[in-house]
Amino acid sequence: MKTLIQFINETQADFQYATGEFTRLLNDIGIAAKLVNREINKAGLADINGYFGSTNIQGEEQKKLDVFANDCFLSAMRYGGMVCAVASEENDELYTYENAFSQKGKYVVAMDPLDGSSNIEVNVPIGTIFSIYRRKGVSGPGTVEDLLQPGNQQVASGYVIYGSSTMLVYSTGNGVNGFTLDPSVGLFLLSHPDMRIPEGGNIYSINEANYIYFQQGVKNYLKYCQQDDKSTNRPYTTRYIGSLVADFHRNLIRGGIYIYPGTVKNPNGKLRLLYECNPIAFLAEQAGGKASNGYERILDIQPTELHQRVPFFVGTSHMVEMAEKFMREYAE
Ligand code: P6P
Repeated sequence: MKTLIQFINETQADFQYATGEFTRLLNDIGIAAKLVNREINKAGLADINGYFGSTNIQGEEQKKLDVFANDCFLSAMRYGGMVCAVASEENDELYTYENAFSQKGKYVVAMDPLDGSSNIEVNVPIGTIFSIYRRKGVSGPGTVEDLLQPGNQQVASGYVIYGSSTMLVYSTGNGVNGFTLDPSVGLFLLSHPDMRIPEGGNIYSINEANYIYFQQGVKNYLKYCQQDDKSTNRPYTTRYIGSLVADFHRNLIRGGIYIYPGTVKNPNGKLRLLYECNPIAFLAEQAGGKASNGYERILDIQPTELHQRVPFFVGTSHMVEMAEKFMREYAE
């Protein structure tokens, strides 16, 4: 079995930023993931399951593991010196490294250190999502402008899923590869080479409790999914874990569409463009799938603020295209 580092070294010839620095950055992310994995695995045992007593920019209670994961990734990237700034769901403002070593870093990172953390108590898979860009400036502290780049400028993105096994799935723009952590040796081993989203998806993932608040195009697409038409493999089946990384990972392997649409209450939906939608969209496209806000390609959206939200349709290409057809027909 090939280790993550062996794989990166072997494939970096295909990667335009083939430098030891990028290898170091991905390795730093892997190290932090292992530390977070260890804490998650004992969450039920340690008094770490409670609340930290603070809230993040979304006004959500921060669980201790949210804060622990954020600190792990920020520290790991500090000591690597490859990253000059990080936009994190857990930090209201851009996190910039003050040490001169990091300020020479060529990269900036947007991340959700522990997405779906409300599932910790019920032992449902949760995840870390990361997105990597080259900084625009040359030196000094990273700036918000370094992060406000469209997703089509990402040099890499990936996620860690802390589930029945812990996996690191990432892309540098040459396909998607998955690595499973072997805890007995503490190494991520290549277990899912060249991951592709199956074209024949028939799973849709959406929180239908919000149905009455959906736009008509979304409602009509859901009715399309539920119609009986064996020639198009319908009715589809529905699966919704309530953890983006887990729902996307399943659809990446089995095919399907995940939707978090806008509603009358929240026209831009819930998910954040920089550290949830862009990195997942990059992976989806690299695996042969699609990602849009219902009308346009996610990766072409020009961000205007660090924590902005966008409606999100991602997965098997023909399913996303069909959803977009209904959205266009009933554009409101
Ligand atoms: P709802 C978790 O909070 C998250 O950001 C995603 O991981 C997940 O898919 C979604 O929100 C769940 O949101 O409103 O359905 O509970």
